[in-house]
Amino acid sequence: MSAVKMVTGNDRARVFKEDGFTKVGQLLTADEVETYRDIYDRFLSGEIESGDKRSDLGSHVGERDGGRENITQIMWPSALHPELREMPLHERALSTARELIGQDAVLDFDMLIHKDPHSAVATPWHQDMAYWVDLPDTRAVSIWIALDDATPDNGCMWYVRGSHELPLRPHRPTSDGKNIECDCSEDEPGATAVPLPAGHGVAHAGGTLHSSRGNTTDHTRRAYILNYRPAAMVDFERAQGADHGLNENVRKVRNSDAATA
Ligand SMILES: O=C(O)CCC(=O)C(=O)O
Repeated sequence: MSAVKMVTGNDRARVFKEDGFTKVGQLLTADEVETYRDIYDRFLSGEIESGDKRSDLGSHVGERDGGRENITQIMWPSALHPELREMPLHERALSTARELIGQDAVLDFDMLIHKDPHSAVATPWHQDMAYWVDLPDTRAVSIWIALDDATPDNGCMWYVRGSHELPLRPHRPTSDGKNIECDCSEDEPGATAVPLPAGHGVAHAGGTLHSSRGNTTDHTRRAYILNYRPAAMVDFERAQGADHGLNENVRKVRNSDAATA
């Protein structure tokens, strides 16, 4: 496993460009984390309804006792609960995204990915670009914010350093066809775990290989993820009907022979 680099504010854009991921420091205070956790738990309990925007990123492993997802994924929390857009994270993550990929960055979509205690299902290795339509300008950044301390044992993020510069790997649907995965592992050269304290974030590029282990601890692992790309590319995607499940909730896979079946 590679070591995580210590990154200061000035270095972030350089490290992001070179490695395809970088820690971005603290984005939420402890009090703000509490506020986000409250809202997050209202999503998980169903008090805030998410309908077809909620799915199981680990559904290929089968149903869990009690019916809860293996890995809960809720797309578009800020559309389902618009007050999130006025809260501090959206503005801070936007300014971080602009620092990393350019001043034309805007929010493309956001999501929640949650791992219950002892849910123990790894997020399949993938590159986000494999979910997206082809774009002439591939600048993109996902900012993954830990709402609980994230460790290897509860599912902190893992990235493969430099993988964003390599060709997109072939992806295939997971065994139940609901998500996608590619060949990769923690043994890949450059594979790096990124533990984070609650309130801190890590950013990755659209082509960066990533995964997280299952949560084998007694504690919940909540993450809020905001994705940015140039405004012109968001328009380009939307013109093709691609909106990451906002209106059209169909997962597409590109660069996968199996996906066209
Ligand atoms: O939180 C996770 O386990 C996976 C996150 C992810 O795939 C992403 O942010 O693109």
